[in-house]
Amino acid sequence: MAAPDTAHATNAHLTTPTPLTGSEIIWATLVGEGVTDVFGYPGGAILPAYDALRKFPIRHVLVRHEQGAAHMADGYARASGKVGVAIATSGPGATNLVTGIATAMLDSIPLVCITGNVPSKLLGTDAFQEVDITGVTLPVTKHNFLVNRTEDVAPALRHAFQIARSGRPGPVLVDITKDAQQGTAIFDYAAAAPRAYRPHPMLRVEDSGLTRAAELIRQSKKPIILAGHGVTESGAMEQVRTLAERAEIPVALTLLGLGGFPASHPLNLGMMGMHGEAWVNHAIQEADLLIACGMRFDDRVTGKLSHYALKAKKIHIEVDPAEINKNVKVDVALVGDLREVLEELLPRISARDGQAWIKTIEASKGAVAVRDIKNLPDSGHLYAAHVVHDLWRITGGNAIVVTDVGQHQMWEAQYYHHEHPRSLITSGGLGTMGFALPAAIGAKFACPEKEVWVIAGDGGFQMTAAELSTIVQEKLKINIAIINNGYLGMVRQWQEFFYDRNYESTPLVSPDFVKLAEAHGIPGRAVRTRSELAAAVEEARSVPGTFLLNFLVEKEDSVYPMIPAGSALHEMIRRPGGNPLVETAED
Ligand SMILES: Cc1cc2nc3c(=O)[nH]c(=O)nc-3n(C[C@H](O)[C@H](O)[C@H](O)COP(=O)(O)OP(=O)(O)OC[C@H]3O[C@@H](n4cnc5c(N)ncnc54)[C@H](O)[C@@H]3O)c2cc1C
Ligand SMILES: Cc1ncc(C[n+]2csc(CCOP(=O)(O)OP(=O)(O)O)c2C)c(N)n1
Ligand SMILES: [Mg+2]
Repeated sequence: MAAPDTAHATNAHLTTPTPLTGSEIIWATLVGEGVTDVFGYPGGAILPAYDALRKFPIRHVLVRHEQGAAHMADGYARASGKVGVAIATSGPGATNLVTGIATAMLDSIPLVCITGNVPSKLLGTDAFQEVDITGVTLPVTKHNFLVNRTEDVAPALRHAFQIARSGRPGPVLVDITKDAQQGTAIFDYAAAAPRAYRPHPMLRVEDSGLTRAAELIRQSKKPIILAGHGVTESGAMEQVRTLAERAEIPVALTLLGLGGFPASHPLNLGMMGMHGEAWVNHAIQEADLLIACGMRFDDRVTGKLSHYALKAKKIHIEVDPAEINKNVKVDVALVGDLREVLEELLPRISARDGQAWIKTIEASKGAVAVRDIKNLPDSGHLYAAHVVHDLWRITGGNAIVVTDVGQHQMWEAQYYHHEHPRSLITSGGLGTMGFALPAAIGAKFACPEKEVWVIAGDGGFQMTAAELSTIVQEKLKINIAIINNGYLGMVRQWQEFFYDRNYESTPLVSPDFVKLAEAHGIPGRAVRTRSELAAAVEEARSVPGTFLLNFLVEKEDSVYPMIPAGSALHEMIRRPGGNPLVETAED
């Protein structure tokens, strides 16, 4: 049957049931879900869908590798709070998405990934480019669908969006066979709506829990709020701030929580965990109450569990019941959306004097809180901390910074002070090298008016550098800072500390990144000393298009403090004396 003429009639599609091909239904449903941008790469099994794309008001960004599509959709979702969409063909296209899907899964990012598959009659026959992608992605998706009938396309996609967004967000994959794309069915957008989202039966905040939590807060002498990624995901920034200010409770942040509570706020202690501030980890060990808000007590955060915050009672406010008592046993669990729970809790919280505890923490900062990085003598060496610190200063802390994974990621967390939610985009749970460049492209599509910086290592940048072409094709303005230390630095650091300096397979030969950029038509500059830094950053910001800065930094610097894996939170390796860099510094 010939495809009906559906050109540019998408709004009518959404209100009037119309016969459409499965391919058209894909895009019409996406339009209905509010999607304007998708990231993908075509191939045979998804070609019917690509053929129908021109009829719909959706911008398709052609990536250079499907991993890039998933990370772009992820960066788009993290920057905007909306669902990100990635598209790929069957077989290798679909498997190339997997790292990006797992990255989103570990950090609770809402994605819908759409893959084509072989015609339904060929499923299970090892047909050309057939892969059981729903099987492959089962453990790394919140849910997935195999759709082999045209009439199921719209209901599956609508359900996928609901699952991706609701409760604890996450990635959903919808695999659609080629014949389901090619067939025709009545598209009835309203009738395809999933049943209303029903929260998990455990998602009920008991009055007694709220009363008990308020009582613990009232009685505590040394409380700390642990603010995680859930603060941003639930939009609870105001509520957390009100709780902190009203009861004078200091706030420690996870890596993914950074920006959820302003860095400049007097109650902000900084980041906790493996590379967190020493005084934060000490304070957690001394606290008598932890109020965990949308964070999941990751092992990077707790260190050795049997030694974690033993003096503290714990309140856990968390949307996913599976997280309660998973790593850390808690005294009160308030299971629900953080913002809603805090709105119920706040009327029970009255003003409290927290000054004694705050002063104790202040005093414990001692010498490690020296704040004079800008006054350090210029030894001729460029430290990554200098780069990040100056970037923060020059951008006024207002950029969206998208990092890769490694030492530079930790220095970014320590030296770029995030005031706003969604201003740090980083792969925390999976720690996926290669994330930064594509995720920054997604973030730029989500927030075209924002200044976007990539901070990547020389290793991770090479994993997805092909996406430089995507930047050029899409005419994007992104600033790229490569922290080039000639090593897989974070692994080298572990070798230095725990493997007797056996630098096996961590020294890294890289291309001349400036020439690599130039080959793509992107200008760039190498920076070797701190004196060149500010002018180079300003140059990058002032040119209309993308600009790459290759920062040739000190090769064997390490991130301090560091809690060795499996050690207790207070057992930190500190920067050896005599080294000019301080652990935390600002102007
Ligand atoms: C090299 C490296 C080093 C690292 N070092 C550190 C470190 O020193 N310190 C550190 O903190 N991290 C570190 N990390 C990151 C770490 O691995 C975790 O990703 C991070 O700690 C998780 O933070 P989170 O629990 O806030 O976020 P997530 O893992 O995203 O968890 C968020 C939690 O909030 C819940 N939630 C979501 N939405 C809501 C809602 N609406 N209402 C209520 N709850 C909600 C979710 O169910 C989930 O349990 C490091 C990562 C790497 C790669
Ligand atoms: C895909 C992937 N492979 C391996 C690792 C393990 N790993 C973590 S950090 C790191 C080194 C990163 O080197 P680079 O990108 O140069 O950043 P640096 O640590 O030097 O700042 C490696 C190999 C990882 N996180 N992701
Ligand atoms: Mg490196």
